[in-house]
Amino acid sequence: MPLIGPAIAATAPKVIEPKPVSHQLAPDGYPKTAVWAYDGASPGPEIRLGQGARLERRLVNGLDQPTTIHWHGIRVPNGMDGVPDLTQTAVAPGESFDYAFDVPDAGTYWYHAHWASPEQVGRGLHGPLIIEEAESAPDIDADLVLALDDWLLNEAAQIEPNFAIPMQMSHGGRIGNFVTTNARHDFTQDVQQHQRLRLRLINMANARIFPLALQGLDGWVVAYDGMPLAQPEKVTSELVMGPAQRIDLLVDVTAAEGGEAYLVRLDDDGGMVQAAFPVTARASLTRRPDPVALPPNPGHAMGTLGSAQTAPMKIEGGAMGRLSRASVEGREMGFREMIGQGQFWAMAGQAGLHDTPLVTASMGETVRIPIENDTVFPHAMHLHGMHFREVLGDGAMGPMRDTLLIAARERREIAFVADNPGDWLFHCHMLGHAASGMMQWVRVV
Ligand SMILES: [Cu+2]
Repeated sequence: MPLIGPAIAATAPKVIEPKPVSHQLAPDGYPKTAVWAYDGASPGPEIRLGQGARLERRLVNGLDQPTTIHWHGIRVPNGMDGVPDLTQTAVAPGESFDYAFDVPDAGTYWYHAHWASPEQVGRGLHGPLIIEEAESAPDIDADLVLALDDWLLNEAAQIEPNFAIPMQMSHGGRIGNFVTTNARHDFTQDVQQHQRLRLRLINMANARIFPLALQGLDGWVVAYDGMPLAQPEKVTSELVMGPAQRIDLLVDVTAAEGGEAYLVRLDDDGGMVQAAFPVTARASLTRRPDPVALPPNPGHAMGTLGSAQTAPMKIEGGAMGRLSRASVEGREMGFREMIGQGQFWAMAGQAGLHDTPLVTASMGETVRIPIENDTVFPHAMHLHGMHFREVLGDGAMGPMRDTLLIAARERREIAFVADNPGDWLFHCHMLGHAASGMMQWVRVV
């Protein structure tokens, strides 16, 4: 048996390997689906760490094309952010790259491929990343990660292989015809009446927006995109999750023993079961008192808006849009020529990544980005490296987030403190939109 020196054994990080596998995704009776998965599973293995711990993974590329991993919502050093051409060179087939960084914030995050994202994420390269509170974790009976996703499958239960269909990219993006929770179409978890569950919802879909409701469950939102709310928010109406967004819920099971509780997806054709919770017993005679807030994450002070640098950004393009021309790879072109290049969208007059950032901010400076969505489609705008708050109409600030869902024709504004040095992507998380133009970046020096 070969000897491995203790120094090597102590420093060799755990491997995470994306590679093709077969998975029984469709119901029994259908063939297995060929997916791409981290360590043989999609969603990939749950990475769960304590707040402040160090995450170390050696990405070994088992695909036949380059790849990277982005740690969505984690305040990483820039070189660990996993964005090809901006923060690292993509990892070639058979090659490896070591990711290593501390995780400063507790909350619900996820990791996913960031090279050819529509295809790599769409084929299954994503997984949950859970950072547990260092202190004052909520009093719960179960902690459930629910990865919401959809898949575009053909009649043989195989993934539609064209990830660059203009009709999808120029509209709402690639919407699947097979919706899953944790890669199951019939996700079920036994619960007991009066139990309190923490549901960590993650929208891992390429483009689908999930409108959700609770049935037989009484719930509170305690965090958006990993970041705790100052006070739990009682769920009284539908919850809407854009691609890449997360919601942490505390829910009390109110349905009686022998009944069922549900996470319901409010589709156009009515309510569909997104996750079923059969109530198998009664845990206690009474419910717990209302929950308290999660402990805040450190170092997220909001700056002064009055002296902030403002970088307005207009989103244009798409089908039925008004975009006439934009800059593509540094060259001005008309919309018709853009379409020929597979580019349908522009942000601040540019399609795709450019040499110059949307804004250059000094460390500690507050930045405001008023966003005008001059298109007839919603977009889920994601800022890497830092969380932002929404500037609301009355001067109030919204919750801290890393991804903002902006409806068609809507104007919204975000503000953040530029406190993480480096070049950070700012893009639409409808992945086909990003691939067809919706990418900008922010420089912090
Ligand atoms: Cu978009």
